[in-house]
Amino acid sequence: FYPAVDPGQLIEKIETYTHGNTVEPYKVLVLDDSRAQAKYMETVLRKAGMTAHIITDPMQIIHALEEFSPEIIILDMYMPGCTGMEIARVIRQQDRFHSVPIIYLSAEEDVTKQLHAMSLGGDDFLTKPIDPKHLIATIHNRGRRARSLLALMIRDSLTGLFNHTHTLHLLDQEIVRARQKGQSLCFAMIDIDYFKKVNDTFGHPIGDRVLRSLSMFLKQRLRKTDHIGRYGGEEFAIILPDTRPSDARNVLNEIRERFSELQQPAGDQEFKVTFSCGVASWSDESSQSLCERADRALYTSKAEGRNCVTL
Ligand code: GH3
Ligand code: MG
Ligand code: MG
Ligand code: MG
Repeated sequence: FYPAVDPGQLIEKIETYTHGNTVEPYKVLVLDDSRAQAKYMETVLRKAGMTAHIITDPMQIIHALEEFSPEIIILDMYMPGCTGMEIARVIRQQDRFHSVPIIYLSAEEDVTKQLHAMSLGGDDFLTKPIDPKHLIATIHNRGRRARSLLALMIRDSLTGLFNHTHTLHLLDQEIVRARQKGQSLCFAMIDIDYFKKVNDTFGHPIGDRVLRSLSMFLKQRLRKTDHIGRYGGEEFAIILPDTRPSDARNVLNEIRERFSELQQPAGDQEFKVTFSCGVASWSDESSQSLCERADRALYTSKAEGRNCVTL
C-alpha cells in the first residue's frame, strides 16, 4: 500500500528540494475519503513544514473553506456519493476561492478522464501512489504563484498601498476583532488639498510623485499593525486597531503637520502640499457607517479651511 514514512529521511529529501528556503507555511486542505491516505498526506505535508487540514467527508468542504481558508486544495477523485470534480465546482462557486489552486490526487490512470477533471476547475492531476517529493514540489510551485498573484490583487500599483477593496475587507476584519476583544478601533480618511492645482501647475507625473511621497510618509510614521489603503485618486484610508480616538487624532495631526512642511521637488522648483483628515472611532456599528462618519469629519476639515484633522 502506501510506504511507511521515515520522517527523518523525508525531511532530508524535502530540504534538498526546497534548498532550505524558508517560506511561510502553505495552508493545504486535503479531502480524501480514505482515512489511511488522509493520514499519510497529513504526515507528508507536516514534515514538509506545511499546515495541513484533513477532511474525509465531502460534506465538510464548505465548512473547511470557511474555517481554514486554504491556499491550496488537494482532492481525491472518487468518494462515496460524489466526485472530486463536483467538489471542485462547489469550490469555484465561492468568490474567495475562485482561483485557489486545486490539485487532484487519484489512482485514476485514464488520461482522458484526468484531462476532463482538469477542464472542470483543477490545476494539476497527480496519481497515487505519489512520490512525496513530487507532491511537495507541485504544492510549492502552485503556492508560490497563487501568493504572488494574490499580493498583486490586493495592492494599488501606483503607491503599493492596499487598494480600495482590500482596505474595506481589512476594516471588516478589524471590526470583528475589536468586537471580540472589546478593543477600540479608529478609522481615518485623508484627502489631499487642492490636488487638482498640483496637477494643473506641475503636471500629472509630479502629482503621482506626491501620492507616492505621502504613501511612504504614512508607512514610515504609522505602526506595523495599522493598515494604510489608497481609497480613491488622492484619498487614503487608515485603520488603527486598538487605538483610542484622541491618540488617533494626535498621531494624524502630527503626520499632517510634518507632511505640510515637506518640500516636494518639481524640476528646479519646490512646492508644499497639505492634506485634510477625518477620524471616526468605531462604536459597535457597520464598516459602512464608520466610513460615512470619517468622511463627514473629513468634509468638516475641508469646510474649516483644510490642512487640519477633525475627530
Ligand atoms: P480639495 O482640497 O477640495 O480636495 O481639492 P482637490 O483639487 O484636491 O479635489 P478634487 O476632487 O477636485 O480633485 C482631485 C484631483 O486628484 C483630480 C484628479 O485629477 C487628481 N487625481 C486623482 N487620481 C490621481 C492620480 O492617480 N494621479 C494624479 N496625478 N492625480 C490624480
Ligand atoms: Mg477515494
Ligand atoms: Mg478627493
Ligand atoms: Mg482633494
